[in-house]
Amino acid sequence: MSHRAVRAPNDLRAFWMPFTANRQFKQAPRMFVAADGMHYTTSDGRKVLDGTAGLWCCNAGHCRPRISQAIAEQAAEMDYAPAFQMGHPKAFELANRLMGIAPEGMEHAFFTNSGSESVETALKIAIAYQRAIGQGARTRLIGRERGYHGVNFGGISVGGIVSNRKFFGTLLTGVDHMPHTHLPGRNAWSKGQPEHGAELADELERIVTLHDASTIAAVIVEPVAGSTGVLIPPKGYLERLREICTRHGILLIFDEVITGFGRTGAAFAAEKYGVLPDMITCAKGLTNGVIPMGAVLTTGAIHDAFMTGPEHLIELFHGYTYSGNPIAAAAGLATLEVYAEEGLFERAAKLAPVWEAALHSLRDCPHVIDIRNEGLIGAVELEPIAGEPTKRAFQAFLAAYDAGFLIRTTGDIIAMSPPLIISEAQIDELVGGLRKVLQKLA
Ligand code: PXG
Repeated sequence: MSHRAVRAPNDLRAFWMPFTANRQFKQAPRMFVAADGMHYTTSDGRKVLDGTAGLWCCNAGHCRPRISQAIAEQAAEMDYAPAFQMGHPKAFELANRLMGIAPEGMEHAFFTNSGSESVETALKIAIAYQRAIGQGARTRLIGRERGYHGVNFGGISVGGIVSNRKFFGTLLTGVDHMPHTHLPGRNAWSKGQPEHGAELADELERIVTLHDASTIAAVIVEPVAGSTGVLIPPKGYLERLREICTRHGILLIFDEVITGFGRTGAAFAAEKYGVLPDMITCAKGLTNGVIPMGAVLTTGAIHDAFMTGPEHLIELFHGYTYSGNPIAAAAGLATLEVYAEEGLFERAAKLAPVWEAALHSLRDCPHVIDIRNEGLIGAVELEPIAGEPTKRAFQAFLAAYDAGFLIRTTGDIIAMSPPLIISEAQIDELVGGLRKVLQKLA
């Protein structure tokens, strides 16, 4: 069946849409029916320039034949193999290839099906690792205000976005939060990493003093906070977090679900910033967003701590029916090949200054109170309409969609993260389009 056959579903009630204003959407649906390269096609036949790589995931652009073919071939050859106590070659090959681009020191990959599952997996491994090395009292998990670590209970517990937490009860116990790093008074209009705020990492020392290091298993942060509206780490901040964690025997987890796979101009933000965590969570760009898949990368030390005891026993009681799924693994392999052959991470690094200059040219637009960027990530923060937070940015989103380009908004912040194949002309088109939208906003 071609996509044309479902161009206009006649009843939108049954599908309860995720993170969506369902009633507003269903009154005026926005439907994509096809995609190619940098563009989506809408159900009414319009082309929309993708300024967000889907949801920060289609880093190589859309419908890349190499990836689609790998999926089709794998589906025909072997659709599924049991994930527990059985293997298939492509999952091993993908883990090996991942180690080829992961920061030096990462040695193993545990596969999941999403960023949220990668986070749960990393948090569980952290606590179990501490127990395995005789530090069983280390069960606390430290996150950060404004952090986004997916939507499962561990992730929202360490996360710091109030609407993602407040409806869902008491969450995990034994969790604490560091302050976020957004200092608009001192850092507004920073290009790349802001100058001020490295000392915010010292708040971890305060938390250690409160709970004692012997009770803390791990700290989890996004190197660049994405979902909350793009907060770039202040210079020296991540280095200081690393130093404090190491000194206290606390594992450092980088949640690279957004920053992984070239988004910052390096394979991972850990490489970009020269800070090695103990675990990296990733997903999204791992398969170019085409098939759900995530992974937790760990150091050899973490993995090896589990490899004790009788060899016929399971070492880690964790995993998913679809961990390392053959079709996802095939998609992942093809995706990594496309990234490597087209030099897309290097391309992102090369385009970053062009992106930065274009984005910051919006500084004089109405309502704009800050602009932030790193790699091919950008955010334009708007002054909220008094008494109606989020409305102005959402209006910008709708106007942009009507004008033929896709952006994301969170609160009153516009976030953009185009596929890494974007051309300089398309950067101008996107930013020029946004300029027109901002100029017309109420
Ligand atoms: N960690 C981070 C840092 C993320 O950004 C997740 C975990 C969860 O991934 P899954 O695959 O379970 O959704 C994410 C997801 C947005 C946006 O527009 C961001 C995400 C997802 C959807 C939209 O900011 N991040």
